[in-house]
Amino acid sequence: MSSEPVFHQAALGLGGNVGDPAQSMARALVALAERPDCRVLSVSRLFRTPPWGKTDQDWFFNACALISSSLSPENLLDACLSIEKDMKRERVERWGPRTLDIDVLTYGDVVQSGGRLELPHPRMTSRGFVLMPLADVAPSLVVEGRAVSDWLGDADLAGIEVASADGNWWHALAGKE
Ligand code: PH2
Ligand code: MG
Ligand code: MG
Repeated sequence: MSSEPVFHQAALGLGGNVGDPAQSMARALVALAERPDCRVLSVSRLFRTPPWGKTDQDWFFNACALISSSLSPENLLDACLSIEKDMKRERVERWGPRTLDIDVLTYGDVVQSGGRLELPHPRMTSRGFVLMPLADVAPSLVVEGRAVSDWLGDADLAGIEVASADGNWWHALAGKE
């Protein structure tokens, strides 16, 4: 007997500030969409965001995606890390420059800490560069007891710029050299 895999909804945060980050993010989304165990449900607009945490580096591009996946949270993380690696990400310093970062922000209602993947992402509710794109795709998603749109109302959004008209930016970018 074969049973259909169960798909769970997850939110991903994508970012980068080295090379052509928007294109790396676009290629990452295509790579995810091409996997039989992942479906890309919706993608936010693209944003330009001032560097957070370590401020003496280039501005970032950021976006969020709502996906559904039959992978476990840890296997989804590994899929994201392997895509990061394909895009030649080198881990040098915490919060430092990177070609591509893909963070698993939420996975269904899973709350977990202590392992290699903390859920929900521990700093997501205080970061404008996460909340602004996430509010495009999941404004009513409840994280730590509040909707994303409520967290967004309290967030520092200074400097964040909208960099695409809609959530279709990745289709056109992914194929370009
Ligand atoms: N990611 C970081 C550290 N700082 N700043 C912005 N604007 N965007 C990011 O994606 C980002 C950051 C570590 O993951
Ligand atoms: Mg990150
Ligand atoms: Mg990361």
